[in-house]
Formats: sequence, structure tokens, C-alpha cells
Amino acid sequence: MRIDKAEVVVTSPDRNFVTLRLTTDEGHVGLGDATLNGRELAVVAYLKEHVVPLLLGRDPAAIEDTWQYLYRGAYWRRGPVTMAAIAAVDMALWDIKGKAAGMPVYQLLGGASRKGLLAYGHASGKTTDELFDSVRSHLEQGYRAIRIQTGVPGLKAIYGIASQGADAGDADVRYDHEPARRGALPMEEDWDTRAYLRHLPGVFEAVRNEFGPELPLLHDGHHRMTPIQAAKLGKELEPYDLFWLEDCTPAENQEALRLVRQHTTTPLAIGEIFNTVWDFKDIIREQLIDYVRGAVTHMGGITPLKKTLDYAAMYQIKSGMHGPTDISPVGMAAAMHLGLAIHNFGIQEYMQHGSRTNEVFQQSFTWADGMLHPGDEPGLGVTLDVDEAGKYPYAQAYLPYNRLHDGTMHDW
Ligand code: CS2
Ligand code: MG
Repeated sequence: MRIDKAEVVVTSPDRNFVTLRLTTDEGHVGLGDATLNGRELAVVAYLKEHVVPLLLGRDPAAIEDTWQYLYRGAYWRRGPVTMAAIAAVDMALWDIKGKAAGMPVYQLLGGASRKGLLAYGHASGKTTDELFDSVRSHLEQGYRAIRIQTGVPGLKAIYGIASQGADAGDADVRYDHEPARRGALPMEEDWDTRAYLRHLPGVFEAVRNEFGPELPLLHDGHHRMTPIQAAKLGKELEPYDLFWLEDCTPAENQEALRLVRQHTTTPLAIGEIFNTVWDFKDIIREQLIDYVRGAVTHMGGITPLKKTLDYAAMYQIKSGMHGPTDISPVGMAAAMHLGLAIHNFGIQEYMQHGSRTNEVFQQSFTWADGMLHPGDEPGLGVTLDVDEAGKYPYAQAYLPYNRLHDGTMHDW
């Protein structure tokens, strides 16, 4: 079998997606997600100009060798653009191998280690009442674990608040929040860490009082605190027994986590912007995190993320794969297959895609009793309707950025 066609499909049904579509001379089709939010076209160029010419005529069964060929052969390794491109190839090859074998990918990865995947959804609100309504709506939709994001008095627009979309007049805003805004330039948001630190513990107290002690609650600090601020928040949230506090400090300074660990037992999740096992190596070995947030789409594929999670398992660190709407249905399917097979599965993020997206990508996964399952279709279980995709051309969209009151740029 040989790869004899490689297409890079760009579509923007509810948001931009980049998908690699490989076809073999025996007619098997493999899909791979290469979506890098706000920088999509850079990956398109990397794939079209540099990777596709290398794939034609190759044996699709040689997944590991192809991965090494694209990683070592590039000379210039790592980084979000390179690793998203390699990830798409890796996913597409696993998809083809599953179809050729007549098996779902999780069976190729060692079979199912559980019935399904506990998943969490995004509840948010500018006010506590709005937040409570959002939590209730998630419970009604079957979620059994919920991420809590709240507005902060005095701040106009901050990360993770779905209703801000409605304020900005987005016609088809759902309860989930898509951070990348269509338009020629990124939106500026304001931030004040001290105001956030004063406000958040009270919100978690209110949520626990309203919804009880058992419901797993998560929060995303979204890279905004200094190490000592993160230590303080982690400590003050301990009474509310969080499932995890995510991205509490910018991830470049990994030593910061030693200081956070010294002060709090709140579990820490890190890594959605990481691209290789090397980004995780030290914080795993030093037991500085409890959950690996790496996504198949941004970590170079199923092949390297499985190796990273197998390494994490030695330290009893679990998976918490990134799953917002900018991970496409193909990337989500790959995460579900990997999550079902590994032993050290923790939880899966699950922001639901929009209706147009679900028409472009037909998916075989199931969602029941708060758990996802990738389904038992051969391969990844996703079909891309290229004609439907063609209806939605790429639309420039940027993630917002942050400025403090004095105008200083801050992590968004
Ligand atoms: C977030 C993401 O879901 C999360 O944990 O950190 O929504 C993130 O902001 C986006 O993926 C950025 O594209
Ligand atoms: Mg996050």
C-alpha cells in the first residue's frame, strides 16, 4: 500500500479548522487535525509546501518511521507549527492503519482500559447567578465534572466567559465560549490579577454551597499568575477540593511549580501549549504536576503523546487532554481513542462543536452518563464531507490579548 494523494482541507463552519486528508492506492482515507488557533495558515503552508511532497509514495503502515522522518528530518525540531503538522500526518496514518485492519484505533493501541471517558464541560458566568445557571445547564446535558470560570468585578472581558460572546453580538453563541474572534485584528482584554485573586475563592465557596462537595470542579488560571500568586490561590482554594487548577503560571518557567508545590496540595494541570515530551520531562520527573494537558493535535500526534503519557504513568500522573473547540472533531476522536487505551487516564476536556462543524465532520463517538466513547468504527471514526467543508472558506480570526491597567502586555 502507498499514499497516493494528500490534501490539506481548510474550512470555517463555526471556526477555522485545518485537516490533512491522505488517500492510499487501495482507497483508504486517513484524516489528521492540524488546527493551530489563530495561526492556522502557517501550518497549512508547512504541510503543503514541505510535508505533502514527502508523503506521496510512502508506506502508510510505517507510522513510527514516518514520525521520525518528519521530526528528525526537519532538522528544525519542536514548536507549535511543526508539531501540529506532524500530528496531522500521525493521526491520518493511525486512521488508515485502523481502516486497513478493520479495527478502531484504540484496539491498535492496546484495547479499551475502561468503559468510557469522564469528560468535563465549561460552565461560566459574569455573575454568580449566571454561573449557577451555566452549571445547571451542564448537569442537564449529562456532564459529571465541570470547569468553573467567572467574571471579575471591574474587568470588562476576561478568558472563558461564554456570555461575553453574546454581548459582542455573536449570532450563534452557544453556552461554550470560542475565544478566537473573527476579524482583521485581535481583541484587547483587560486584566488585574489581584482583583481576580480577591474574587475567585468566594465564587468557589458559593459553588460548593450550591452544588455540594462531590461534583468535580476544575479551574483554568490560563497562565496569568506569578509563582507566589499561584501558590496563594492554590492554598485558598484547598477547602473547595478542586479536581485541578490549570496553567496557574506561564509554562516557560517550570521551576515556578516548585514554589507552588511548597504551598499547596491543590492538584495542578499543565501542558496544553506544550509540543513535545521534552516540555514535560522535568515537571513529570519532579512530580510538579498531576495531569498532562497535552493534546494529540499539538503534541505531534498519537505516537508521541502516548509515549509521554506512558512516562507520566511511572509517576502516577494522569492524562487531562486539551479539548476545546479549536481541537477539531478529528483531534478529539484521536484523544478519545488514546484516552480509552492508556491506563493512566484522568479526564477529557469536552467543549462541544457547533452544528455546522458536525455537518462537515461526521463523527461516531458517543456521549452518555458524563462519559465519552470513540465508537467502534474502523480507524478514528470521523468522515470529512469535503463538499460541505467547501461551503465555509477560511475566516481570519485571532485570539485576544491582555493588557494591565497601566498598559503592560500580560499573558492572555
Ligand atoms: C483553554 C483553551 O480549554 C482550555 O483549557 O485553555 O480554551 C485555550 O484558550 C484555547 O484552546 C486557545 O486556542
Ligand atoms: Mg486551558
